[in-house]
Amino acid sequence: MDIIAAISTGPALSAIGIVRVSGEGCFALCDRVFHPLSGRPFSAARPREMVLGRLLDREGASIDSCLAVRFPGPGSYTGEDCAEFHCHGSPVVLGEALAALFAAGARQAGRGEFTKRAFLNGRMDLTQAEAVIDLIESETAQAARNAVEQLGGALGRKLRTVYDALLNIASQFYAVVDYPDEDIPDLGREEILAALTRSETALTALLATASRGQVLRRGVPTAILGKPNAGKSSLLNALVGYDRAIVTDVAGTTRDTVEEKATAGGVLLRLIDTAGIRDASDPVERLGVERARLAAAEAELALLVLDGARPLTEEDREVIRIARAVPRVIAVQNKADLPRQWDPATLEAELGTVLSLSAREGQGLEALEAAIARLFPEDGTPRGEILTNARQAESLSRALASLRGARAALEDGLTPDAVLSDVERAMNALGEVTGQTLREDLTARIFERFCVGK
Ligand SMILES: Nc1nc2c(ncn2[C@@H]2O[C@H](COP(=O)(O)OP(=O)(O)OP(=O)(O)O)[C@@H](O)[C@H]2O)c(=O)[nH]1
Ligand SMILES: [Mg+2]
Repeated sequence: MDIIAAISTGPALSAIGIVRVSGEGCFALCDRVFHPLSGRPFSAARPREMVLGRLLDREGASIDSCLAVRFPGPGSYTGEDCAEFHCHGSPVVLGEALAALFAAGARQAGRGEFTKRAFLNGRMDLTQAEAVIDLIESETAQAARNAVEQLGGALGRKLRTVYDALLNIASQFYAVVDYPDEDIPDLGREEILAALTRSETALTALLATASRGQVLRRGVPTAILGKPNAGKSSLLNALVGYDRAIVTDVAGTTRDTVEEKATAGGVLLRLIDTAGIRDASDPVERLGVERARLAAAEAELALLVLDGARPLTEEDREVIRIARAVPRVIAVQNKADLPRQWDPATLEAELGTVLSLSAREGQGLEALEAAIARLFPEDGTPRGEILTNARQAESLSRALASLRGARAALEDGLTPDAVLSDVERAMNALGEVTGQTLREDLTARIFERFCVGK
């Protein structure tokens, strides 16, 4: 494979920025652009040790004084000879360093190409490669911990156990398919049934984590609901930590829905601020109220905001009714900094604990965060075994359906080749997740998700 290079750190100004190179023959290429202060060529430097030197452009002028390190293959990230230049983190310096490497014969790496090479060279399976991007993109500590365990191979190991059991069954069946006069019972029909059932159980358990995985990855769709002026936009702003939505004392300020992510109680929320729900005469506001109802219909969590400084009204009753149709509801009595006009206990039979807070003053937010954390607890699934990836979940569902088909075929006494073809379909679907039977087009799509330089 040819030599690739890319800037691996972000585009912002920083103390250090890293340029990465990979490919057979890359050390000789690096010798042309990097001169160690020791006078000893970089290609002869000790592996995995930092070397101080000068990075030179094609005319031999200094670009930077930097550290370089080489990682000889096959024990490197990509499995090939690799090197990194730890430069001063100026985008200009990094751009020039990259240009010097190109001039010496490297080419720009594509998205995820380093990790793709690691996968193709057998340094990691596909679950690990995808964990790399999940780790980089993770937005909560929980998501990061799950990804790092997958990077360690937790998910891959689990799936390979299932794959191996199926391979075992398939190989027993090939014999029968080749010699059709033999009977399936000779193979240990009960044993095969048990292995199929065990595999089904393992996949079912994994797939059951997928909805939790979506919470980890995309956030809980959370509608902030309430009548006009209750303080919904103020609550959104308090949770995201800046003035995301317009707040005024005019009832009906928010018209369109406003969406923003925030973590609360360690849970990633996809917050949707909505127009205050009431019978609006203004046509624009009326459309906004429609959207609020739609957001409620699609939400997993409702943050129901009730104005504590005004008596409850018919409008509040309507909003309570809408919020209660959402799978989970947390009710808050807002404006706790003002004298309270109603007793939250009167709503507790309907709504559970009504939290008292002041969105404007930021009081009582810890209790809200704690309530959110209680609603979405870590469910004890070992880290690394939560499916966060929709593509993986889709492949595993197909594997499970085929396994069920194989078991039904066996139980109904169908011919061995009917059972075998279902088992093979299941293996193929599993292989799409581990990378054992991966199609070209799928590989391309997976690594497209990556950033350049990883
Ligand atoms: N005293 C007090 N005022 C608040 C509090 N939260 C919001 N307000 C005020 O209530 C008014 C309405 O706040 P918003 O956050 O715009 O209310 P909203 O529910 O988004 O209103 P609409 O968008 O019109 O539906 C503003 O004047 C806020 O400053 C609070 O905790 N205490
Ligand atoms: Mg608002």
